[in-house]
Amino acid sequence: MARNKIALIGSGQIGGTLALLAGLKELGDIVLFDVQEGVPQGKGLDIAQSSPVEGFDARISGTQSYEAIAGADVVIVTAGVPRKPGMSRDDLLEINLRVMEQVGAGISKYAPEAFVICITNPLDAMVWALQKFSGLPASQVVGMAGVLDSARFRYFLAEELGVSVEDVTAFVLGGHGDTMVPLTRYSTVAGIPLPDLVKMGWLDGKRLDEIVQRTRDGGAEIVGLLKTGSAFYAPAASAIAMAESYLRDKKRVLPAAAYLQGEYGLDGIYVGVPVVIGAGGVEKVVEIELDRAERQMFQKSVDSVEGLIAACRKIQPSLA
Ligand code: A3D
Repeated sequence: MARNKIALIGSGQIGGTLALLAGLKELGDIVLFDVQEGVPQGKGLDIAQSSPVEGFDARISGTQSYEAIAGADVVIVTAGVPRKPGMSRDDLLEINLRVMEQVGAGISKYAPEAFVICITNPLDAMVWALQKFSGLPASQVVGMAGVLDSARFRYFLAEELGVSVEDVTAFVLGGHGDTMVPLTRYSTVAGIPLPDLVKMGWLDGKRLDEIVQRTRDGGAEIVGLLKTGSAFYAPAASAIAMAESYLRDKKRVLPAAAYLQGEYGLDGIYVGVPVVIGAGGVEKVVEIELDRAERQMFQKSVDSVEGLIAACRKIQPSLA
């Protein structure tokens, strides 16, 4: 059986980490693309030289030409600029929208069958624009944010309770931004919902509120520490989990920015919801019931995503 092919558009901090993880997990051959000459070639060669040590077989190459992504099974997009301290994700909108236009054209021409995972911020608006620019079916284009946001929530909870991260599940809904909605009653430790843990006295209610807030600010906390860029290890690991679910048809239920067509009473926007990812791409949007408070928080998040989409349309009126 021929190896799968994974194209990484953007070979910066996340792109390089994606290539290493895809190699270590033997997901397939890897093409790194970037506008910066030498960077994808250098990173590709460096990672290829780790393969004899780590014992994985993959062809890893770097390129400035979209032709090289031809026939990719998965395309992961990180092209653009990341945040610097003091910048919000939304400050990146105009410059990254132009980048999505180029990337969308490249994917449309050379890899129209691929499953496309967008990571570029502001995420929900960029994945929406990328789907439009590429013209690929919406079930083939998805945004990575929820896996990362819920991983942060899971990590903070496991640390607080002194339990394995493996036994903590968490759900985060809504846009990737300060309005994201960590859903405590759908988040569990070994199946026990967080509100029950509070009732049992295992988890302090005030600490839970603090953890929810720290999750919302998770990206900014790392930007503040790094000073020169934003998080990249956990974002890369999260996108690889999504790619793996697609390539191996695992049908994992993961939170992701998906195109809604009536679900949650919304139409024509991308926002973070639970989805099933398998060989068919986004095979199902899971519609969970929200109580009043959750629905209000979700709506606030949706409003902010709709604002970003409106800003994209203003910059690029062809994005109907
Ligand atoms: P960085 O290390 O700067 O890499 C971006 C790469 O894109 C650079 O190597 C650029 O040369 C390249 N690039 C710029 N323009 C183009 C173009 N037109 N075509 C191809 N490549 C281009 O950033 P990073 O890897 O740290 O982050 C990448 C993106 O992910 C940023 O927009 C971040 O804000 C975003 N991000 C999203 C999350 C989410 O959870 C959604 C988390 C962390 C970062």
